[in-house]
Amino acid sequence: MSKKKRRIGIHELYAKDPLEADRLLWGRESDPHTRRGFLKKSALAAMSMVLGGRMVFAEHYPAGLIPAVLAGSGTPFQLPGKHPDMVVLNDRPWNVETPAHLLDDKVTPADKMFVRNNGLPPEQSRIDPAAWTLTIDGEAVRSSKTYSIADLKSKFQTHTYQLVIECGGNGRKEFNPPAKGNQWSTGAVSCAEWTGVRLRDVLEDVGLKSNAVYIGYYGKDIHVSGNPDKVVISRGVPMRKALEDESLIAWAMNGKDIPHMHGYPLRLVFGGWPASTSGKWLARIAVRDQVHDGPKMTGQSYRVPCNPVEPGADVPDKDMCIIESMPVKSLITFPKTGATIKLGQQLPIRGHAWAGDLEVANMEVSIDFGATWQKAVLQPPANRLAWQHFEARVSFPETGYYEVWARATDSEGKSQPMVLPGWNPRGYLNNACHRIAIKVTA
Ligand SMILES: Nc1nc2c(c(=O)[nH]1)N[C@H]1C(S)=C(S)[C@@H](COP(=O)(O)O)O[C@H]1N2
Ligand SMILES: [Mo]
Repeated sequence: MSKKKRRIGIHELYAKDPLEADRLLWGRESDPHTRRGFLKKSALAAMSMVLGGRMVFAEHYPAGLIPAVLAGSGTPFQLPGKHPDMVVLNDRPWNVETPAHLLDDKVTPADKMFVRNNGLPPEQSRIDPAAWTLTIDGEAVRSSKTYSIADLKSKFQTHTYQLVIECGGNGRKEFNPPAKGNQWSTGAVSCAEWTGVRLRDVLEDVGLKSNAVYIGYYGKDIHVSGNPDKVVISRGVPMRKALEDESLIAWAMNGKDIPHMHGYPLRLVFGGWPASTSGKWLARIAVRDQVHDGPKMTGQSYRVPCNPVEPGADVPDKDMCIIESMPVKSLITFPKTGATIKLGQQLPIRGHAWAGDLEVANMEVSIDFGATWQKAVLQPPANRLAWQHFEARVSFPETGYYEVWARATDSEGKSQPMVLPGWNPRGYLNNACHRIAIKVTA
């Protein structure tokens, strides 16, 4: 067996080839007759993690049997610290999404925040926030500077903002032909309250040269190959975004230390842009004299065709453009899809809407598949780049099956499409209307 195969997550391993997964984890191939095997030491920790505890009596577990919890019954996977109903798409690296109804909070709590890791987080026990440093260097700084977290806290003013971070691939699942990558449904989005210092204040303290074009981050996570020299992901933003008021180097989320999975002890947060720009476990920022060219910044990563293409098209790299501000979008977070109400009752609907760098100007809901729309009550954002809450009450004319659709329009007059927007090779930017099923009974 190649070493490579062992490096994929248990989730993926079981999905691809359950028997092989079993063999790798349990080492059964040596003695199929006595059906005696044991969980390989190397796999024990990973297995306990996904099962949510150590498998007691593992020595009696039959060969070739997929643990029930992984075989589609019960709650298949759980990531410690997360709500049990979070949906795990992958466990190596961890990719976990939030069902729409779990995003009902105005400010997303840590246990309901999606996780998107490209690599393996630095080991929590090895992170010492007192020893953690952030270095700012690159072609476009006068001279590089290094700050401790205490330096950042004492030298610069602290700011707190609610910021929407949404993965560029949120909604990828719907694209056809399908796009490779995590098959996100609607749940790779959050709006938490972030506290830190302005990236701008720090960059000014370092001293920028006039040739500054882009910043690129480097984090302390580890490549899935285990190779310490391989950079997992290094993306960034142009100076105009880097220098905005809300662009933060953050050390706190919702008033507490940033959770380990979300970048403890330090991360960048750029609200409204693909969340891949918000570098976690932040250790270094390079100020570049060109568009940053770190891993996942070039080629087809986080890029869409500069001009629309037909579904399935092979688009050359030179015709792909970097995603910047995310498109207008909304999510119905109450009720949960599939809810039943009695005829004659009004159904309260609520959710959130966001629009990248812009504001949401209008919010509507429909119960007749978009034939007519009813205005929802839309709140202003808590601050720029926070999501906005909406509410509506809908009545149904007779018993039967309905869908409630929600549609947001941004401050430039652009609305969410009712069906899939432009196909693109990597399945980014799906901002189609969210819909929930409702049954009205007598
Ligand atoms: N260092 C580092 N930063 C990272 C990533 C990563 O894998 N490593 N993933 C990025 C991507 S693609 C996304 S969508 C967001 C996810 O942030 P979250 O896990 O805190 O929700 O982090 C971004 N920052
Ligand atoms: Mo992402």
